[in-house]
Amino acid sequence: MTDMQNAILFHQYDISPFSEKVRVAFGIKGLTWHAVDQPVIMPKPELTALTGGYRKIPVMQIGADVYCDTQIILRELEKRYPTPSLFVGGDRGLGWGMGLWTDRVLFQAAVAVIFGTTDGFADEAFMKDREKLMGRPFNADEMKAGAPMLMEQLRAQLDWLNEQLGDKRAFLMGDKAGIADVNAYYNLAFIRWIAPVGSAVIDTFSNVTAWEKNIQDIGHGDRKELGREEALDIAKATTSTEAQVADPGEPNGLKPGDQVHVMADDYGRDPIAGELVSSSPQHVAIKRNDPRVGDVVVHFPRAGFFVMKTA
Ligand SMILES: N[C@@H](CCC(=O)N[C@@H](CS)C(=O)NCC(=O)O)C(=O)O
Repeated sequence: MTDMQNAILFHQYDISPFSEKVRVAFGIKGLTWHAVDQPVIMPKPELTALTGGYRKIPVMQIGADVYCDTQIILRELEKRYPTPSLFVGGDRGLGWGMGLWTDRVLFQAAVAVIFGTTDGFADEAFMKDREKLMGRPFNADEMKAGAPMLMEQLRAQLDWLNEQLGDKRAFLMGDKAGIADVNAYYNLAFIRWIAPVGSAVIDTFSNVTAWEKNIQDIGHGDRKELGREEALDIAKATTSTEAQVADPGEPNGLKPGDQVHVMADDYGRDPIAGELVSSSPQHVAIKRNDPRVGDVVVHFPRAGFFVMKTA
């Protein structure tokens, strides 16, 4: 167990595009990690024992620290494994901001093109699950009707990437891969996995197809496999390394010891309850207890999440 207390346990599934974002970051940093495969739809009892109800994929666990959302996962990887850095030149701030474009606007275009042009990908159980997640009906006909508009949106955004790569650079920010690449690339991988119509749109951009190949050559680092129950045993046997830190600029006066709820501002908004341990402009950590895993500290980003004092 001691050798596993600092191991990267990555709760994921292979066809998860957001997981692909982090897998490429593992590759850039040359990390060894353990894939803990989770179901594609609810229930996910082992995952929610760790997170307190957050159900999205991926989640990274290191001992009794649990990182929800790719933004905080990348931040933690950069903190623990600073070299090679994901920040390859002048993008330390804007690299993060770009994530909200790629994870929302570009991702929504990719999803719409995939579901609007590809039949037979989603079965009944998957559609019902995603309806619950999104809080709106999964309407295949509507998606088909909207596909031409979203194809146009997708093409426009791919064209930005193509222009950025116009001087034949290997990666978006130059000759090294970094946060811009991981943020953008997984959307294209998602389309390639499922949607021939979307793939054909990507194929019209020759700089982009060369860049996809460069990213694929990086690989995913050193992947090992671990069972879900074993991951829970590791959480139970370890203690969080997160220190209590006050956040003097906290806009709503929240402080360590406060009971709070954290929730995503987009979809999968299940509120997660816990006691605030530390916070900053980019991070909030809350402590919670579950009989299966004991005390764990769950970490979220601030951009894209709300933190509210529990009434
Ligand atoms: N903002 C989240 C988005 C994560 C996300 O939407 N993940 C998808 C899978 S790639 C998901 O959780 N879908 C529902 C599910 O798998 O239950 C992040 O950056 O991690």
